[in-house]
Amino acid sequence: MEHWVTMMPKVELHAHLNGSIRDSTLLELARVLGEKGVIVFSDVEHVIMKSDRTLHEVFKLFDLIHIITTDYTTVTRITKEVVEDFAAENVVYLELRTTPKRNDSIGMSKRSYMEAVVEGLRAVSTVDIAFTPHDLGAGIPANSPPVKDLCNGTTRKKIYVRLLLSIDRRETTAAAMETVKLALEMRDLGVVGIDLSGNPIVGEWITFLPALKFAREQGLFITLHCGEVRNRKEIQAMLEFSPQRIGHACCFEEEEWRKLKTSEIPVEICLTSNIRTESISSIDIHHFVDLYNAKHPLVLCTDDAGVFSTTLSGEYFLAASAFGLGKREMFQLSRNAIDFIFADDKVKRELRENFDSAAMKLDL
Ligand code: 6MZ
Repeated sequence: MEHWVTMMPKVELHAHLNGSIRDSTLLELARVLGEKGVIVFSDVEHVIMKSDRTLHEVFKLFDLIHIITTDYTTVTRITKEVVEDFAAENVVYLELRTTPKRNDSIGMSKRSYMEAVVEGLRAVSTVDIAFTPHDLGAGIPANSPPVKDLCNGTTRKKIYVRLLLSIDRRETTAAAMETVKLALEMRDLGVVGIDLSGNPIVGEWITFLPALKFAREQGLFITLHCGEVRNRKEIQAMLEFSPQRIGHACCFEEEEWRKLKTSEIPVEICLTSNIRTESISSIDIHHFVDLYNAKHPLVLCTDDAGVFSTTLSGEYFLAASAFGLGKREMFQLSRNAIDFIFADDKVKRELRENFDSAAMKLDL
């Protein structure tokens, strides 16, 4: 991969926590659970190691990942590592989404799960992090020049993180509502919105609608997984709902494309994920091209960097090579994403300043 893609500042808006775990961490955790007799390590090792998986197989893998990760120390650890990994490749703003989970066997509630996530944000140590609405990151004004690390003389990176709480399509209306209420209670800890995700062939739009409407009334931002599989009725209802962003948009038909373009709802595009899960049969027919040419608001994202063995830099590199886009166009695409983030204008202003000073350094 070319150096400039990694060096370029980037904005990640569609990353699922449990899909973004390092391979090495997942294998280590599975080995420990194997030793405790909770799982049979040799059975899961080959499932964890990557190869192409259909969308259906991906959700089976998530069930396994959740068995491996759903305890407090693990949730804290993976959150810390995921943020540090994104920051290491110059992601300067990250919206991390996760499904609050109950685990009765250890007394875990959706709230205490989320507290473990926030603990992970607090534990981030390789970079400066700003994750609450009042927080400018390790006491350092966000627009101050990067600080030299006193130990090794290198420049410390800085990342803004915001959280989205996901409603899983397997959940009931009441469970979805519980997640929205939790999001409202956790606003001061950097929760800014709600995502609807999970296996797209499970659940019905009408089940989640009351919770999503409530979330919107209360001023939370909303992003929906939309059109991962063919389902015209649902896609139309989702566009009608007018969320602030949608993810994927793979299986749209003419009429839905028209509606989407008129609506100007930004689309979170996850190229590797779409190809790996066979939602799109080949990269050269990916809807990125049509939307990009139509100047529709777009943002490149990883979806599940761990599960699909990718990085955000990798996604930018893939788009640049597959669609013949140059360094400047990719930088502009990355910078445009600031318009679609779920943070306030002050953060947007600071990010734009960061991008502009990076452009000078990268000679863009
Ligand atoms: C839909 C997805 C997804 O929430 O446990 N998730 N939902 N489509 C996708 N595309 C492949 N990738 C991930 O992270 C894992 C959960 O995110 C959702 C699924 O519900 C999965 O269980 P968290 O942190």
